[in-house]
Amino acid sequence: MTSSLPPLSAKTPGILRRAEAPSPGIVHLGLGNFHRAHQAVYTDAAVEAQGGDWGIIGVSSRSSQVTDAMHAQDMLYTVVEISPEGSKFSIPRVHTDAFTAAANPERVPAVIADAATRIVSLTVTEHGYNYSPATGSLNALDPAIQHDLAHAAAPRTPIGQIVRGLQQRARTHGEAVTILSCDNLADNGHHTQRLVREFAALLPGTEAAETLEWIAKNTSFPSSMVDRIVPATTDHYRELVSQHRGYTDAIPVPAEPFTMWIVEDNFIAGRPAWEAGGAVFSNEVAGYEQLKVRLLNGTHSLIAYLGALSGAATIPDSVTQPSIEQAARSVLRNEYLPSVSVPAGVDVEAYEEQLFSRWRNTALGHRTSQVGSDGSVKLRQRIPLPALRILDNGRMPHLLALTAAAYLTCIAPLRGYDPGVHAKAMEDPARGLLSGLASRSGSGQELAQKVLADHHLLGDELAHRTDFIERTGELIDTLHTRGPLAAISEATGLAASHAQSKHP
Ligand code: CS2
Repeated sequence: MTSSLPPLSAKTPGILRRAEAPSPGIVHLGLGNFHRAHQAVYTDAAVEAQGGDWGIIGVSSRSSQVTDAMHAQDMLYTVVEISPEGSKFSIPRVHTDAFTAAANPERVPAVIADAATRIVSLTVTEHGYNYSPATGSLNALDPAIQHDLAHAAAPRTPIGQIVRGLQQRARTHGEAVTILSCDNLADNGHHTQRLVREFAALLPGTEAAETLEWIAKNTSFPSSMVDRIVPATTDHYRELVSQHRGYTDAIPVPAEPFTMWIVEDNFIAGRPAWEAGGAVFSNEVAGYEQLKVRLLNGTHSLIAYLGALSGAATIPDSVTQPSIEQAARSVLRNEYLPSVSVPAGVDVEAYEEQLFSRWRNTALGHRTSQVGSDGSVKLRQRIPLPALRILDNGRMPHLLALTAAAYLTCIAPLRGYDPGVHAKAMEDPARGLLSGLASRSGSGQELAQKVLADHHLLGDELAHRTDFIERTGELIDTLHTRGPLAAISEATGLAASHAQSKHP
């Protein structure tokens, strides 16, 4: 009888450590589940330990589901930490306001420009940066970027919103501000800085040089590696909160117990004491990012696509299949790891075992369709550099080719092939383009050629590696004609025989 329970509010007895949220100091773009179970939790711990005006104004791009619920619940929501041993509940008390950019486009640059704002942070996903997967540069021809270049007051893209907000700061009080990317992009601080500068350089007349000069002097772009598996919310978690907490919460956030945040300590206008929540400030962020984006995210993609093609709804259902575990271990150890500068003190074997145990967390129900979504932008971050390194050493990264092949088989299957419900549930900005290419391809070879060589989906450099493209095409054909198990055995068998011939 949970419907008779009261909704979560600041008046719910005994739930809050602090009665008030701190005054705002952070504007966060991307008010999704990840931010609410990661940065918000660290900020809550920081404010609890050391105080500070580090309240967060959350901006979601379009959907008002979270912002409406946050307003109805006094800016509160429950983080549900899920493990096979049971659930733990907590309520961060850090958000001071929440709104959608789509309904309030002028408010986004205005809050970024507010003198109280000292950090602008982002979790807008790889897709939100409007960069070209082929070149890594700002997609200047994207209509949304063109719109933002033409409309100073009401930009729509995160990069446009940041630059327009910075211009307003420069024109008004001129106070410095930090831009903090918390997305799974290699070298995310520099990547964001590069896109911001590329946008500013396209502004008309003297605006470009003035804005670039102000940005150079008054902003910093620390890199950060973020890690916590945060599945989508379902009614199951809403029920769990009602049963255990005695209130209803429309927007609880499920999360695994593991959490990690490695941040470069480069904040031009101060920062919360996030170390109080366990964040690590380090000058080795690049190594941690490579470790995470390749070993965790890259392997995760392979598990998601092979799992979906073999009928697995969730990551644990996928990775507990012995052949998929074998493929995952092989890509992680032999194809991703060699390209990573492992930070001092990290025990890679322990890291690998921890990843497999996190992926096996059945209680989380992390869906293959969620991890498999947006592959066209995610895989660009994960596959090219490790693949090029192996190709340059005269070998073939069979499991990276299998990752690309399984992705295309899920999103853009050849005519007559049904990849199953989990693959069909994957969202991808390139789905339309890739399906069109698939419908005009008679074989995996043709499809791989069109996608990787003609459309540079995995970047300019891999577009010229015909051996890698052919290998991907062959594996697409095997996946279509003989299924994922046959493709795994072909790829892992060839990878093992290469390893043997190299080390007799
Ligand atoms: C996943 C990530 O969806 C994906 O691509 O690999 O969301 C992953 O769960 C997180 O990065 C873990 O920190």
